[in-house]
Amino acid sequence: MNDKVYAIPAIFIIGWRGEPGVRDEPQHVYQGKVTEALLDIMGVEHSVVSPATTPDEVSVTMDRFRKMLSVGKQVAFIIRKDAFCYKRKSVYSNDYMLTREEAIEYIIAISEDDLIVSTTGKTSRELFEMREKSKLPHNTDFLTVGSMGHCSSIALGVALNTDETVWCIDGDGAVLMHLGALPVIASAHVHNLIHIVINNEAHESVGGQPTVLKNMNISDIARACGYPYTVCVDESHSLHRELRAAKERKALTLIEVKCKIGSRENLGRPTSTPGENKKMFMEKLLLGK
Ligand SMILES: Cc1ncc(C[n+]2csc(CCOP(=O)(O)OP(=O)(O)O)c2C)c(N)n1
Repeated sequence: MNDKVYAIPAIFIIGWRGEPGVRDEPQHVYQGKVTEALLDIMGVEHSVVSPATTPDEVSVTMDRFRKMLSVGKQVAFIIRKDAFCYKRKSVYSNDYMLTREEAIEYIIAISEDDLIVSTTGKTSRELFEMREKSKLPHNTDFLTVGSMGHCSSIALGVALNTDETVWCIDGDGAVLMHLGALPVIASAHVHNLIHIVINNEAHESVGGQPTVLKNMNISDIARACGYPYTVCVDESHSLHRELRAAKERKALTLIEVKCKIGSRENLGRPTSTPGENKKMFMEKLLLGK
């Protein structure tokens, strides 16, 4: 990130999540507080764009930025909430029938009170709401907040520290973000981890933008990485059958579940903090069944 190596000029457009004074999710708060300071430390000139910023003001900033770009430096625009607007609504879809929420319902029916590590985004929100609805405790579930792509590594860490079965509910975008986790998990030779990847071919939680997994199967990739058993399902009967078999198998398993894109409009958010969730989950893990 400087002009000393390749000196490639670049303009960063940074959405200011966690801006001080603006309510945001916990994983963004600290990053938001230090965004400007981080850029200062890295020697990246920056300018804040607000809803009130005019095109003329951006032009003036660009004139200043051009001098830095011309010598191979990088610059950044930090974009405040609502500074950009987009009136058209993009709608993404695929041909699968099963919803992510239904898939999660099947998983929790079979996992019973086993430990679950779920990925960031709406998967964890849906899991939390399902536990609330059925008045079940939340201490079996570690809801990964932020850290997209890391829930399978967290689940591996949990599986290495218990004899109980650990379920990981992952997303296709998240798996792609840290694909290197797959061979690491396979080479750990755990027998108590069931890795489920909800593949809706999209980053559904943040608007449904497609991932590149339309013409590839994660189950094939995992198999090539050394997972002893992998399968891809796209409807409820085979999902149910595979979940039951996985519970009995006592071997590392990956089940890819092809799902449609979408979620409930009124989906809530966890009412406990990530810190409380971690504490409850660790107590449950240490206690065993
Ligand atoms: C490192 C990181 N980048 C981006 C995000 C924002 N984010 C949260 S959920 C999500 C999409 C996840 O997509 P996928 O894993 O396919 O799950 P889906 O939302 O489709 O269920 C993104 C980009 C994040 N939490 N962490």
